[in-house]
Amino acid sequence: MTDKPAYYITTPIYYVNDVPHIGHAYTTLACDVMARFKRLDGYDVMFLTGTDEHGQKIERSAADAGVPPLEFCDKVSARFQELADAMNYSHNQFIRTTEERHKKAVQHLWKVLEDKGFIYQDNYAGWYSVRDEAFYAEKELTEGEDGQKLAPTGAPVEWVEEPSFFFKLSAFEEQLLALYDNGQEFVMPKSRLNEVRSFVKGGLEDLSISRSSFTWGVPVPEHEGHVMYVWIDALTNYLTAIGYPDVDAADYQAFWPADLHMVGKDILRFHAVYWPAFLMAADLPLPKRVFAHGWWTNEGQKISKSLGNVIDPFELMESYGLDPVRFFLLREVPFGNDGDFSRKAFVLTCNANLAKGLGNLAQRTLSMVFKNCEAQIPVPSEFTNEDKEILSTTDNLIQIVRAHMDQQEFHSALEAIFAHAAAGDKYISVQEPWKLKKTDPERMNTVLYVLSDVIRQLAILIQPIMPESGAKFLDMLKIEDRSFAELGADHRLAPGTPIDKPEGVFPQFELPEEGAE
Ligand code: ME8
Repeated sequence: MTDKPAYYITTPIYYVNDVPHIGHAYTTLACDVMARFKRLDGYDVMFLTGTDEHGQKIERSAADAGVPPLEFCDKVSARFQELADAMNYSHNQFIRTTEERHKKAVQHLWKVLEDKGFIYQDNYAGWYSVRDEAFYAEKELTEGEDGQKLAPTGAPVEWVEEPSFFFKLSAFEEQLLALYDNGQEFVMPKSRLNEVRSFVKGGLEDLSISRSSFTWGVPVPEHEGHVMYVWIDALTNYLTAIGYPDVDAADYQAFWPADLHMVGKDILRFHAVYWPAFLMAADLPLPKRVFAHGWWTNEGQKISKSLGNVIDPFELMESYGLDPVRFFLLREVPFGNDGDFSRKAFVLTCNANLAKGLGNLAQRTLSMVFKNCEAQIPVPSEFTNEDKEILSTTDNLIQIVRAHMDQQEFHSALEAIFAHAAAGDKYISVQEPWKLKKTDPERMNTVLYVLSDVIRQLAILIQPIMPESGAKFLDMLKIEDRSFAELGADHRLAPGTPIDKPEGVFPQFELPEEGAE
């Protein structure tokens, strides 16, 4: 047990029908940055990710690959775990819905819903999209060129008729609307909340929650021939991971309700309508927030396997290194908005902020400390007003960054940090410490001391987004205590501390040739 406040954050669990691409990497990255931030800020964090392995889509993909479903899942799930390692995610658990503990949790939840009278048996006759694993009403569909009926997502739908169990979703309209309007920002960003509200206001039909025309799923307890609809199965992973159905489990006690379910805008309806309704029906506390982020396109085009323009995160990391990739994805686009990936933008943003920004500031400062101050943090004399000003804005930066992070405004948090590196650059240009060596070495020492402490604090602050780079700066400065408790005036660098010979942390990238992808 710990007396730290708890923070529970989850990613969607990804379908194993396809190998991971930049979109999957993006969502988990956002959660990783949030999780690392909270840990450094004194929280006990549970960060969950994993893979969604049941349902018709996976069954068909496995059949197409000519392998049994579980073998297929093992292989693709392993690829998602490799991505997690390569991206340096700090998740506490990687869950798979084919695990026994998960089957137990979903079956238990089903029984609770059934015992409370929220499940009844009927027949489903309607449209289903295997690609989206979603049911659609006739009124939502459009027709493609070849007469193929299409879901609003563009996915083909097929007619399904089968015996099915239904969940009384229609009973939760009022409670859901009250949840959206309780002022607690259950759905973020705000524009998405309006979208969900109008969907619910349009009227909710009961939801088919079992399938009986295939077998790859969690069996419905006591009703042979039915497997659970993959979404009731998948959503429950957030409970399984912390010990449900054992509500006395230490993790369940500490971490439920979740603080943040991070999702892409494509799956908001499942998380902001179906999931809270299931939980209300089961009398379980509701998660505090669902954040639906935007969609990446590639050089203006939708990312899709058929267009052959899937951005491979492994290849990107190979070309540019891990931390620039982590930085770019969250710096470039206001979180919540759609964004377009382009290599040109990647190179320009990384060069301006990293190589020429913070990297250059640190390299110039620490090289001077190394050469002119016998490789030791110099002893400062009295601070001028300019010194005091930059030190105090540095000391207070965490408050600005924290306020942005609490609203998942990653781009603004990064903008604040890197604008401060630019302020450091301005300070160095005005103070010109390189000219002071002969004329006023005491003043040079003070200026370099101030700058070194600015770099120390910036390095602490960038750790959630660029853990390796933050660590490199802090290693050079021989700083061991790296949490946010070390920020501020009470923990300034100790004069006389030896530093390592500074090494460049951020490389400068070449612009891609015109016309190159
Ligand atoms: O929906 N841009 O899994 P999934 C941004 N198994 N994000 C993207 C993206 C893009 N182009 N492409 C994918 C499922 N994503 C279910 C979830 S949760 C209980 C079950 C991200 O493999 C984004 O987070 O289709 C999106 O919501 C998710 O991947 C969909 O992953």
